[in-house]
Amino acid sequence: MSLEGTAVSIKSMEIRGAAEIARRAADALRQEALEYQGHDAKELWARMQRGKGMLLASRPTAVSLWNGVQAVFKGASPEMGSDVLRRTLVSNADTFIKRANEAVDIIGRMGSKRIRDGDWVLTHCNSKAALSVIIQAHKEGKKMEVFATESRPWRQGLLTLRDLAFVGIEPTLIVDSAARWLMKDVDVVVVGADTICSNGALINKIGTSQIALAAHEARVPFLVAAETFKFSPKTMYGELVEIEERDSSEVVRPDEVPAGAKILNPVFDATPPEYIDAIITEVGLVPPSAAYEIIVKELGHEFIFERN
Ligand code: RI2
Repeated sequence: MSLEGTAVSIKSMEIRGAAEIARRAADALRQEALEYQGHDAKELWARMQRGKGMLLASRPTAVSLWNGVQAVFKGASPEMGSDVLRRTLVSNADTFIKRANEAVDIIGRMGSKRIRDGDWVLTHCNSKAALSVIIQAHKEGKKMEVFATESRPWRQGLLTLRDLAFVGIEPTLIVDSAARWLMKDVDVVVVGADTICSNGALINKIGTSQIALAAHEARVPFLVAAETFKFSPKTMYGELVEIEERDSSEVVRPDEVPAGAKILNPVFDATPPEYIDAIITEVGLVPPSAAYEIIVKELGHEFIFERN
């Protein structure tokens, strides 16, 4: 797929999931570098910057995309000559994609320790990191009742059902508004992340904060499965996370909307750190209060200051 095609598919959500959009963006930049036939480092650089801009403009909320794109450019500059520049970009992209894939497995192995035999587990949307935790617990022979929210309007819950059924778990779907009703019987909630802010707040699929609130009220542990590249260096400098709003036609057909009525379709929300028991990352299980440290240690100062 071309870089333009990747950007369009991320925007249309044909490619979706916070980690997947980052991996595919890194791969698109890798291809772009490999396809450049010339020997002009400045020309290659300009082409890569154009591609970077296009990918970053595709979806605004998940910092994984920004971190993935930044990772490809780490230590790269047009001054290094076209061959070294190309090699640096390709190797950075390869490293990012490999680490991103490994992280999901590590998170699964660590997070599964928080699930006990017989637990009722609730998840929201379709997070590969969160599902890695549940699937690993299943592989360890733990019997669970797993509930997936429908996750309107995109209904990613159906993808979750498919992913879980594929490995032999028999999941149950609930509508989003049934989450609090079910919570009295839930033992643990596991969700993914699009962005974790430097203060530990979680930005994830719309509805996550209501589930966290219900879990908090019912004293049910609320776990977040998140690779370190879901942590946002940008928030360290006070930037607020832009919450994507998508077209109203994703919620209702335009002919269903009476004249004078409006439809609002925010696709993410913010869960305050006090509702989060732990964040499961590939470098360990951390409290939300460790977010600042994760950003500095794992993403690094060089990374943080590469802002353009
Ligand atoms: P992984 C998704 O966003 C969901 O919000 C999900 O929780 C998050 O990405 C993380 O997914 P969307 O692309 O990276 O469906 O864990 O809007 O797969």
